[in-house]
Amino acid sequence: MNSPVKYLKDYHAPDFWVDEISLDIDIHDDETLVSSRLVVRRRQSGDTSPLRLDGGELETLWVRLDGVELSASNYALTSESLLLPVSGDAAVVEIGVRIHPETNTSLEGLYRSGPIYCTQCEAEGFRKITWYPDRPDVLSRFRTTLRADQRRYPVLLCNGNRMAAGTLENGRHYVTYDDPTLKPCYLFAAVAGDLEVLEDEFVTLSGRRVALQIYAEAADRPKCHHAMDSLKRAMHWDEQVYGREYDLDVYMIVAVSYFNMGAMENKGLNIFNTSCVLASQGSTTDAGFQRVESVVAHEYFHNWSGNRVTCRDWFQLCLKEGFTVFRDQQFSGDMLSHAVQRIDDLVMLRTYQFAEDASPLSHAVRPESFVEINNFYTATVYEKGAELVRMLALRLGQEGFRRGTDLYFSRHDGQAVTVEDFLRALGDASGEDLNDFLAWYRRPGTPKLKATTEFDAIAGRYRLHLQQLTEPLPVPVRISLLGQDGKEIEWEVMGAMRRGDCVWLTEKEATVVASGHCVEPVPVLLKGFSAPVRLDYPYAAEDLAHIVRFEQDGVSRWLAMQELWQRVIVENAQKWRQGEGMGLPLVLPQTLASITATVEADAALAARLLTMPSEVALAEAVESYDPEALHMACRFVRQAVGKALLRQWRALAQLSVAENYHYDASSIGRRAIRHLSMSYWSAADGDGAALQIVEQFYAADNMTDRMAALSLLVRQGGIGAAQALAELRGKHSAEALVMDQWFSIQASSPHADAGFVTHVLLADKDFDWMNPNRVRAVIGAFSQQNPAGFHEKGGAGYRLLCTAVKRLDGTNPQLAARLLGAFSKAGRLLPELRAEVLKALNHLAASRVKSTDVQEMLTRLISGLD
Ligand code: HT7
Ligand code: ZN
Repeated sequence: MNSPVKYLKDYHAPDFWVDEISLDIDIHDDETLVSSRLVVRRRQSGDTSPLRLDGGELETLWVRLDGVELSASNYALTSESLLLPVSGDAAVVEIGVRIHPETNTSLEGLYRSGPIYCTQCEAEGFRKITWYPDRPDVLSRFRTTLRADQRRYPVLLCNGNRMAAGTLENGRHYVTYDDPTLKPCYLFAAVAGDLEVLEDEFVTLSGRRVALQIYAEAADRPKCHHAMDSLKRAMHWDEQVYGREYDLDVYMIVAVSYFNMGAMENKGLNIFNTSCVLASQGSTTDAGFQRVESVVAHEYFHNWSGNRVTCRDWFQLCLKEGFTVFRDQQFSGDMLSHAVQRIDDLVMLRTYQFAEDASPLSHAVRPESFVEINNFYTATVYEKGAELVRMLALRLGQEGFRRGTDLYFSRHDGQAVTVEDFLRALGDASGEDLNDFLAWYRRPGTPKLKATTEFDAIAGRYRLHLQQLTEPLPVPVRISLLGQDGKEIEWEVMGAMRRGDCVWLTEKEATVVASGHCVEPVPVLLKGFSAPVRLDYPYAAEDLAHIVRFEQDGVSRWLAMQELWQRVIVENAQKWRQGEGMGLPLVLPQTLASITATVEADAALAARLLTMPSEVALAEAVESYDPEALHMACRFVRQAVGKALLRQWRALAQLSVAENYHYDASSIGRRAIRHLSMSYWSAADGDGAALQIVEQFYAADNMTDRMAALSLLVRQGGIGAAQALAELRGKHSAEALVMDQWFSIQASSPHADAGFVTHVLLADKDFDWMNPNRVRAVIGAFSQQNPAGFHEKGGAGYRLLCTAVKRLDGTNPQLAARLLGAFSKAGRLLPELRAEVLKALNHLAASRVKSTDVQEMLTRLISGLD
């Protein structure tokens, strides 16, 4: 059965509003009974259309309309819809259904995560709990009673305020919650389990006390402190930076092990993947701590950008996600380092979003159509969506942007709105028309810019032409021109508006001019990566080195460094393909040496500048993608850089870090430098570095040092790796999140081929197909972070991925479909590899996959490759 395509242009407001819903969720081991009572009201008085409710996998037990039980002939029921013949303008509908959370492996609706019952309703999971208009523009007041066995499920949680609680017969109990805020059903949440709670309090700017509660299984409670601190920081930050206060008396977070994404912003009751809540020195790396902080903040920020002001329909998903990602990026920058945060965000954008945009999976930030909305929680909606808000903030300036967001929140509080409403509110607050930005939201693909220069040394005249190679959009190009002495040179622009250092291109072309200089300046273009575009400018390697040396903006230095690395590696990959000897141009080690001298000033930034781009990121820099050639070139360059600066790496591998583990910008940066230096040292002189790596692994008092050493040992292979892996497993076998790292470090090692993954990792007693974190740790890491193994000649890696997708299609379609994203670069692969991908995908398609999620992804991927 082909699922229908849904179009934005077909949007119609709902025929009925639901003013109130009362739910009774009665949990038993082998079934859950859900009774609902909906108070509905026609949107247009006198209209006669029936009430349409959505459902999925529900066993309908009874239907009552205004107190009268209906027989099946009185309504139209399919597996996905229930049409009720409401005659007047208002009605009360009561429905009873039976559901089976105990066998629900899709992790949508109500399901079991180990011993905990929990819900996941975004995007369309509520329909798996009961019949309801499952669309974000229907806002209702929810009152919910949860019933369950008291001993095994002593904690019963739901959104809102606890109104009543008590015991029932047979050792059962109940709790009733009332949520005073009107909300769409995708924000509904319920939890039942044996949980412990970490409690704290936040006093808002206006003096209200908010109880903060983080629930987790008993053994995990001590690992919730970092999440709690992060939450308080996020609440404070949103008050200071956006003027947003929290509105309810309680804010709850629940950590569960089986979860399809990072976390979910349900009103007042966030449900989190354990990987985004739990953190401890002994089991979590610095990157893990950072992820907890940013995801806790992200979900908290949704309380305004998403919950109080929500989306009219799912085509507007970027409205809440792009804006909220932008907010969490700003927050994380304020917490640690703006430059480093921006660099990390750009790695994501340029590695994954640019790849998606150049693939058959490309779609607009606000797509015009979809089959399965779950397939659109993408890097484009999230990361490119955030870039669009970043450009809007740049256009309006700090104060104008704040005026705009204030107006957006106040004008649309309690409403379900569109991207147009967002742009209108932002613009109205400053008297600006931002309508031209809609094109950014509507157009798929990464825009291309070309820059060319002319320099007349005698006249001292310099001209920089900027050209949009794709259909013109409003593109902010932040610029500086660096003189020979590294000082900034004055410039003017013709054919575009200038604000500060930013040229706002709106037409096809513009020209920047500078005069009075006898040496050609070096242009720093797209400073801070001011627009999500691909820029073509033929920098000489020496110009890039000049930027790294003199530019003030750390992000622009990193962009220049990336280009330099890329150039050296890609040239060597070509040489390797042609059987020529590889080499290292002097400019690279010289530039790196100058950076090593800046470590004391900013270790975290220096670490980013000194880090080679990943093989996955490099794939974006080539037209024709040969993973083996890139892998060989990376190996060569890593070793050559290791040798060229061996003295510095040895010294930096001993860089002092505060005795006791501490999570702060300086310590994180210094650890990063140590580990990076160890990796270059080890690439150049494996035996020389071995002792320090082994010592660090066994003596480390924190997981950052331990994992860094382990990944180097695993990269070297042999008995040292096997012993270290056994040691880690012995110590942490009961900690699922550490075991996830144990699996993923092996799956992403270049030693891991499809045979190893299948026969060792997937066959391991601790591998669990039902746990998305574990599946991602093996299948995700292998297919997305191990290009050498995944693109093995003959297509074994592709077949492995497709077999995994087939297996998951029946149990967890959302996860299955997301894994197929690993094929986004397939169109640019060497012809023989591309043919293997197509074969594997066609084979999967022929196996009659069941889910619309996987079907849609297959259709898009195959049609793009055929
Ligand atoms: N708004 C959430 C998106 C989401 C999700 C979360 C968990 C499991 C399934 C999900 N489907 C969609 C996450 C966020 O962006 O905050
Ligand atoms: Zn979000």
